[in-house]
Amino acid sequence: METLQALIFDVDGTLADTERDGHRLAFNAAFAEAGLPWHWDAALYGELLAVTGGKERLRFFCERHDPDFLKRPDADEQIRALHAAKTKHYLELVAKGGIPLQPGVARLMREARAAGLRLAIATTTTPENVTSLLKASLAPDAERWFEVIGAGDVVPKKKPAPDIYLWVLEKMNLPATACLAFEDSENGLKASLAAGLATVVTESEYTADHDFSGALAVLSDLGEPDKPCEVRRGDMHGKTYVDVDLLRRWHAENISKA
Ligand code: XBP
Ligand code: MG
Repeated sequence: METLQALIFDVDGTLADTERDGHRLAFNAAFAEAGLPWHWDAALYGELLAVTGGKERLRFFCERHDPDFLKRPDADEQIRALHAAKTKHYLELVAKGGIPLQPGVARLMREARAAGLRLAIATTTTPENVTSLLKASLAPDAERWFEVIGAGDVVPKKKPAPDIYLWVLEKMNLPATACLAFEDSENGLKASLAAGLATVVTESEYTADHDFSGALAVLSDLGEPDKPCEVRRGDMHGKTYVDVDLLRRWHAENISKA
């Protein structure tokens, strides 16, 4: 039987709640700096999250709220420049240690490494955003914990397309059946499932009402020994938080079902 060999993590919402008080604030800072009258409040940002990828999200916003902006001959360049400015602001925010990891993330990653599991990242966000979050919020050397970091424009089609997961699997030279994915959103789950990956979902601030059909388990977070996770769906086998042993059980159960 195929054994569990690797864990593949999404970043935004899964490792940390980066959207409302991270990416959103960075977008707004870039708009102000560029002298644009745009401001994304928390509710509007929730709607814009329907589209993954910052440049794609900017375009989606313009289509709905400022279509004239897209008629400028240099609209593509403007969007690229705004996004670059946004990334700069986001990196500053993250470097200040401004975004803590979700409960259980650091513990599970340490445990997985000790157990010999391979780790990878599959995300739509910009690569520097990932490495700076890992460094500031996980450990100074955490980038090296991950064998492959699939991020941003490395594939042309972002989640919900499976491409970023397929790219990571190819780089790791592993079949999807040897891995588990970790996601927080419907678009992310669609992507991982379409790549053939059994997926554990932990909710994030914008995703509690998403459709998580097909997930192995749906939890508030991964939990800690002194902070049980809330279980929306799935069998914790008597445990109050997610550990490597539970992941192995879920993986084996899923393989035998297939
Ligand atoms: C994350 C995203 C990203 C971030 C912003 O989705 O959609 O676009 O919101 O990052 P997921 P960039 O968690 O499903 O990967 O501005 O760097 O794109
Ligand atoms: Mg996510």
